Formats: sequence, structure tokens, C-alpha cells
Amino acid sequence: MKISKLSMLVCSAVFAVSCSTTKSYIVNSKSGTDTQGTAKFTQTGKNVTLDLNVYKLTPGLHAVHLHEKSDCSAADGTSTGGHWNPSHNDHGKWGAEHFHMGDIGNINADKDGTARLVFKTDKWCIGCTDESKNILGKGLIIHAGVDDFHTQPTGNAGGRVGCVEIK
Ligand SMILES: [Cu+2]
Ligand SMILES: [Zn+2]
Repeated sequence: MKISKLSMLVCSAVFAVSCSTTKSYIVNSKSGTDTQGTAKFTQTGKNVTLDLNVYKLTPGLHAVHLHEKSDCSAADGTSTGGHWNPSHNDHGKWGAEHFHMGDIGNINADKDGTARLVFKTDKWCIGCTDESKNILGKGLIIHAGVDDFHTQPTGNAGGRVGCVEIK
């Protein structure tokens, strides 16, 4: 504990250029699907990059969100709760007038069902004390359908086919 606190201090002292934190997870299949994949979150300085690789999806667009809870126990993934929304905004498209902190957007699966997304933001952190930014304790959900960026509060993205507990 003492050592990790010390290393955090050193990281901020050198302005975090050579300092990064990485968390890697397996995608759990949900709702009777065969969804597979990996989700890697890396914080370097003030930026967090998500590298998401998903397999065995149906071809086409699938919504990806961070949801409120890192709990994938329910067969349909609903145990992750609603969209992570610490800023109490309406659902929408990332970077638009209003959106949730978890509104990552859509990924496009090819004819083999493979999709990849690399998403970088300074609005998240991995394990910092600012709970409006901290992604630890949240869940990542891959949906059966497309996020329309309009329907409240979900984007009308359908069922939950993949789930990650971000711990
Ligand atoms: Cu969602
Ligand atoms: Zn949302």
C-alpha cells in the first residue's frame, strides 16, 4: 500500500510521461450468445485508451457503453445497471451536446463477427479519487443492437451480448 502510494506520487512528479497503468479483461458472453473478446484499458498521463477486440458478434453495428456496476452475474447482463452517468446528462453521442460518461458509441462487426475499437479520452481515469472519472467499479456492455444516440436513456441498443467487470 505504502509502495503504491509512493509510486503514484513519483508518477505525478515526473508528469507521467513514462508512467502508465494497464488493466486487461476478458469479455463474458451474455444472453445466450457466444460473444468473446478482450478489453484493455491503459492510462498514460491524463489519457485512458480502451482497446476493445470482440469476436462472434452478428455482423454490423453494436452499441458499447460503460454501465454503472462491475457485476456481470445476470444471464442477460442487466446486473450492470444503467449507463454510467456521473454528470447526470442525457444519453447521446460521445462529444456531442449531451452524453453519458459511458456513451462510447458503436462498433462495426465484419462478416466474421469481429470488431475492434480503439477509444482514447481524458474524461476517464483508472483508479483515481475523482469518482466522476474513475472507471473502476463500472461494467462494459456490448449490445445486440445499434445505439441510435437519441432514445433516452439507453439509445435503444437492445439486449446485452457481452459484459466486462472493470475491477
Ligand atoms: Cu449499454
Ligand atoms: Zn448513455
